[in-house]
Amino acid sequence: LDDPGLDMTAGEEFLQEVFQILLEEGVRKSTDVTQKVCDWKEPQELRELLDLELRSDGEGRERLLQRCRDVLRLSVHTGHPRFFNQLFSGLDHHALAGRFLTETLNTSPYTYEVAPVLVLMEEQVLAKLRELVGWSSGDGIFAPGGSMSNMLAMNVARFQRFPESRSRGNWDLPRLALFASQESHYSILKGAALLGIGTDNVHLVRTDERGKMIPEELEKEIQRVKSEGSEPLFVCATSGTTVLGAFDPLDAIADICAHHGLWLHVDAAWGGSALLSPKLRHLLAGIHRADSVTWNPHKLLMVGLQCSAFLLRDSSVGAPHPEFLPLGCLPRPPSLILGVSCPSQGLLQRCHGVGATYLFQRDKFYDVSLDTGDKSPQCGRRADGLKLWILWKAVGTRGLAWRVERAFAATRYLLEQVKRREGFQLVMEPEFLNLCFWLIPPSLWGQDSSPEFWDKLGKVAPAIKEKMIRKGSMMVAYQPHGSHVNFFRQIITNPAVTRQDLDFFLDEIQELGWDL
Ligand code: ABU
Repeated sequence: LDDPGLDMTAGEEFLQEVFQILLEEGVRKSTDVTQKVCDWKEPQELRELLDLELRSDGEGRERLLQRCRDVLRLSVHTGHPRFFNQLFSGLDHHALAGRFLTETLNTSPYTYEVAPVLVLMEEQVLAKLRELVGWSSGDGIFAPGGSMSNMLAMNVARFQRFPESRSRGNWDLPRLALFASQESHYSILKGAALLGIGTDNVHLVRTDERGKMIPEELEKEIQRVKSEGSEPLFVCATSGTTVLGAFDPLDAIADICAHHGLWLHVDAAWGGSALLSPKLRHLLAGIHRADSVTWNPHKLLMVGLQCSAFLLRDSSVGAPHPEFLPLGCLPRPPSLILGVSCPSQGLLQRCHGVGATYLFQRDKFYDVSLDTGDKSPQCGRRADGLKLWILWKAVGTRGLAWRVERAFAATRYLLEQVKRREGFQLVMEPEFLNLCFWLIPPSLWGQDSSPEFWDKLGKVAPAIKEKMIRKGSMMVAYQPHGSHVNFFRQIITNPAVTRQDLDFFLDEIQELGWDL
């Protein structure tokens, strides 16, 4: 114990080498268009290559450095200009620097005491996102992904209407009813299960042919479930659905919510970044009327996984929950017991806060309203605001808007090409960045619309996808959707993508699928 149990010099030397590998393999090669997007291996082959077993003795430096290279080499290169598989892609160097900083700091932004810089950055970034939504006040917290942000919305909505549910649970609540469109994210169903509301109580509202919630159908559903004795609570509108990229009509939905006194949450995980563009923010007209919003900058803004903001319009203050009594707080603010003041709290804190005495002491020497961690159901939490803050500093609001508009322009270019090319058929005109289409190989021409045609067409996208992954040339998502058989959903978020990449994308689909 007289000497440190870590060899700092060797550790630093190791890191220097890892940084070189990161730059070479993780940044340069993985974004180089001449390299493969992925190096497909069957799972058993990959297990053996990675030599996964954990043994009694450690390994030497060279072996470990090789392992680091292997991790990068054998993983999918999501920063590659031909990775179009998810709603996130690309590699932003400033945001990556933010991720390095966050990892190096290794702290949780639950208290100002252990994360002063990160707490203030989170506060700033959340305020900026709220401003873009159209709110001059409110609250928010970063959550581990859009699903969790949506679930926070559901929980806060229930707490706001039934504050006693926090301690008493659901057992004496009316049968609650939640509403979301048929195209909404699956996290609404998961959240209903997780919160004990029940998936049977999620009412999926019909959408139009473009995937937008039909407000009249929402009204009808609300009336129907009321007549059956349920209590409508929460409506989730979607700004940018996962597959079609549809934007629900927020103003009309907000009118209905206002009329029935329902919580309006907007899941703008995907489409929220359109708010940055003066040309595109009309897609979310009415979002300022929401009670809460989910917005994932890790998608379109290329911040890096994960960065999901849960934003709240409410700025009311109220008494802390009685669970704060151990802190000397009475349920009537502000109280002063044993010289410890317990100020009123915002809705988010009242809903989730428990005031663990080992973290959120009220007698600290600084402004404890900066100990924001108790607003979250999490304890340890990643500091996801820093990477967005540093990216925003690097390119400014205008630079972020430019990225969104460039992605939109790239999608329009691809759309025109799809329309021009023989054998390609659009599923529908895209409203946003989700370009959905089929490749119809010549073998299926002239057989349109027979059940056999659709059956065969549904097998084309998976076959092409398998070929592209085995070859490593690119990655793009496909899925069946509603009554449609499998089709490609192409997403461009990466500003490194050029016209040549887009031409290649269509050439490659054609090349891989023409003979099917
Ligand atoms: N939150 C849904 C994202 C899935 C996708 O990237 O397609």
